[in-house]
Amino acid sequence: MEFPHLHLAIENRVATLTIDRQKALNALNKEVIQALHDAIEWLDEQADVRVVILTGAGEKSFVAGADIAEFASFNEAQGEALSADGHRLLFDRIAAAKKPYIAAINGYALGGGLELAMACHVRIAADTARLGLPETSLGLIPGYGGTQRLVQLVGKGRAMEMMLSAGMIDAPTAERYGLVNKVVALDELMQVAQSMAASFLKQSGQAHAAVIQAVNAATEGGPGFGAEQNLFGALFSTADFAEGTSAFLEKRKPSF
Ligand code: DAK
Repeated sequence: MEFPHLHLAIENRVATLTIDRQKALNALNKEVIQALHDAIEWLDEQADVRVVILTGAGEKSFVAGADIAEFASFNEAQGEALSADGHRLLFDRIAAAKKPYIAAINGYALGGGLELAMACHVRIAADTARLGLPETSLGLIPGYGGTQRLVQLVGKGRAMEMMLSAGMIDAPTAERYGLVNKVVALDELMQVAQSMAASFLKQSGQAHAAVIQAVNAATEGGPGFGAEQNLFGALFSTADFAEGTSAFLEKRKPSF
């Protein structure tokens, strides 16, 4: 099966899905989001697939965020609608998948990229990875569940600092925070992800689906997710959003 900008390999009941849009550090544009959605839907129905590993192509980036060039010209309504679409197609969809998704973070996981990793069920990072939610540097907030899932994973204080500073943390810090389960050398990343997958394979797939559903009943879809979406959309009509995105595209620092 083929999906645009994705490589899919299935071996021993483990699927490895690699996002490949390296010229933009694997940033998520509409086409990649749709392709990931289609792949998740398809993988959910494959009886010979029990675990999925999600990673980025190359050695530099897992996913460096949503594609800034694509959303820079959006207005408020487009921002809000696209946030809702993104949730439905990808972020909520992957969180609700019937099989465990392991994010193998092989480099930058920023903005929508970290949100994607957080929507997966487990995360392993290469020691070279850098993680952050830099949206406030663009005059935005995380719009794909990041304000909620980051707080759940690392606690309110650390999540606040990461979002308010727009800074990146290194992999050992991410492990200490509980944002990733494990840190390993970059050249061992896929092998370690495979051995985690192998430990999952020994257990019941039906029970895995039920674990995901039970955990999600407590952690997904609360009122904060809706608030995030509305607030995210409203920021698209601000001067800070125009300044933040123009500054990124012009390769300069924003002035807020
Ligand atoms: N979007 C588009 N292009 C990107 C990109 C991104 N997020 N990140 C990198 N690129 C492109 C760069 O523009 C550059 O392209 P060329 O100039 O070569 O054409 C190429 O990838 C290589 O990047 P750099 O030259 O910048 O590489 P460096 O090693 O110098 O720096 C970096 C690596 C990861 C630190 C840097 O690229 C960077 O800061 N990237 C942006 C990180 C970021 O701010 N990400 C976005 C966070 S905001 C939405 C819903 C949610 C969101 C948005 C909309 N809607 C529903 C509408 C979420 C937003 C975010 O994710």
